[in-house]
Amino acid sequence: MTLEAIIFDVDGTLAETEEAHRAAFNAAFAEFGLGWHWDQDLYGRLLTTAGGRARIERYWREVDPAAAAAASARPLAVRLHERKTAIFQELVRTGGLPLRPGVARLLREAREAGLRLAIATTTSEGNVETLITATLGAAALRWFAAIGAGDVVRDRKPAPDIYHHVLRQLNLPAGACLAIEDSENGLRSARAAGLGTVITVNPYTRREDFEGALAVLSDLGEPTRPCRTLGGTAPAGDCVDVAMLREWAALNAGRR
Ligand code: XBP
Ligand code: MG
Repeated sequence: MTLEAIIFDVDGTLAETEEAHRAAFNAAFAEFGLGWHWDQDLYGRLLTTAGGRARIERYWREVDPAAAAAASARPLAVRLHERKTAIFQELVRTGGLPLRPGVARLLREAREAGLRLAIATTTSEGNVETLITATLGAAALRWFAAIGAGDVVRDRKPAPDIYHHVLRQLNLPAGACLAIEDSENGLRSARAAGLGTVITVNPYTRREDFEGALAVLSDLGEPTRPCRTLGGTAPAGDCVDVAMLREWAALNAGRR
């Protein structure tokens, strides 16, 4: 089956957003006078729960199970997460958060090659739009044939729901697509939907288990700034290009 579309995760894959997410959580906690603070070690542990509101609720259960079980906990978590989202979007608009190496180039090359682009993420559609607008301009939103985000599905990653949703939107079988992810949760989600998956690790995910990935890379690389291969099948050149995506898709078809 020929490769027809690439489905990108957002957080940690398009850009290193997690430190901005963490800062936004902490700012919201301070505004609400909660006395909570998530340092990098704690946040790394909490990241195994995808989705910001679920992450807040998990932490709350860990530090104060009785309060977390109260009827008022859910609406407070919702308001806290809404405020965190507003702060995050302000940070993205003003903070100059760059796309990861090779992302803008690969998006451009894939479009030129006639591949369709899509997004499958746990974060909200508003966050996706803000990030893409800030990094590539508002017109780039139209580059994506499908944007699957946040609460549009019942079960978050590592469940396959968001990838199933995006495949339905694209009207393509999994074998005609590849996923690009940064985390074990993302890999499990994409693989459970039948997608061949390439991983670009980041500081929060680099020690996770990426068994089953077609390749595990430092990043997508640039011709002038090669990527490093940490596992799986290395790209033929210095960076990930459309020819290599097609090779990985063929490899994936062979092992399905
Ligand atoms: C995305 C996430 C997070 C964000 C949460 O997971 O869960 O990275 O911290 O964003 P993935 P929200 O990259 O696997 O899709 O607070 O907007 O949920
Ligand atoms: Mg991610």
